[in-house]
Amino acid sequence: MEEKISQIKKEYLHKIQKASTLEQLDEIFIGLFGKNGEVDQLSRQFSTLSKDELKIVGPLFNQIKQELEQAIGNRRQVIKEEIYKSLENETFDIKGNEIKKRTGHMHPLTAFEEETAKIFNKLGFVQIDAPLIDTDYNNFEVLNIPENHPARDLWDTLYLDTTNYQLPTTKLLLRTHTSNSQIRALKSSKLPIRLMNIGRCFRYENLDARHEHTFEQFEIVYVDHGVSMANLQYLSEYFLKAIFGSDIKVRLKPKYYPFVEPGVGVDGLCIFCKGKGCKVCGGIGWLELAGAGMIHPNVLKAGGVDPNEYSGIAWGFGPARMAMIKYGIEDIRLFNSGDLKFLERF
Ligand code: FA5
Repeated sequence: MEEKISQIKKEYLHKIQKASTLEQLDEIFIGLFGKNGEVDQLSRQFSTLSKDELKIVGPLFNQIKQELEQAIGNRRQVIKEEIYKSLENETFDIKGNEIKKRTGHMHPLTAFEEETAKIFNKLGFVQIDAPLIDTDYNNFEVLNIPENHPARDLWDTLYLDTTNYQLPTTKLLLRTHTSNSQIRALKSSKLPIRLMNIGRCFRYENLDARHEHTFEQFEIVYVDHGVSMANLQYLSEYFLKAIFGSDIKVRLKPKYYPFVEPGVGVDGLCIFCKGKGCKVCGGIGWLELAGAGMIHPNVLKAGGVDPNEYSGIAWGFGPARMAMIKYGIEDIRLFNSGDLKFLERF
């Protein structure tokens, strides 16, 4: 037995010295101390030894076990130091493996709205806020659209069910247009007024390439002595030329909105066919780009403005629809799709 132990010691010390990788050392360790390894097998034979033999073999066995364990530990340290040294001199060429930098940019619609706001800001218009959840009164009634009036059908409205919220019985809705800013503009500001509001609107729509249920509108309210349709024509031309270039021709055509009188649709000569008629303009040669009009006397009165002394313009449009024309975007739903391929076009 003593001989066998000494032989194992000799054989394994040699293997340990020859080992050049940590993996080889792990294998040696398992061969010695693992289940069914040399140590395991030897200790199983102890039961066959006499007490006297055990007195000699036992300490020798423990001493050699310790020596081999120590030898493995020392060799592991040497190999590790060799690895660290070799790493110190190692270089790694990262050229060609560089991580591609991805720089974000403003969403095209936000950029377009900022551009719009800047244009009107130059003319003295200042931004105001108006709530996205509003009363039926501010969104319709005060705008000369009483309950049960057929004009309500112009807006597919999303009403809120407030029965479980102990709210006043006033009907609440998601605003259908930024025109709910009109009453706030009239009530909150000293005359003359030059205010603008940009923000989300909501409608119960059948969705298609030109209709979203959630979309943005932009609206201005301009009230002063002697404001007239001439100002409206000028503002329309000034804005559309700033957006589409000085070539664009603008016309006003009669259009019904209950809160303006007269009301107009603001058309631009189709930038795709230059008036000849094409698929985009439906063969008409003109594209409707905004809705506007002289603020109705009833609305002025509701806002505490004397219609005999003052007159005003309300003028509004959908930035997404206009940006579609400017940038040649085929489907309005792309704006909120989160599609990077689309966003990278800008
Ligand atoms: C209005 O909402 C009026 N408040 C505009 C106005 C303001 C008239 C001031 C007079 C004076 P209309 O429903 O036409 O009008 O909507 C105006 C614009 O909002 C449309 O021309 C279009 O650009 C945009 N719009 C309307 N519905 C949608 C929709 N479902 N998806 C995307 N854009 C829409």
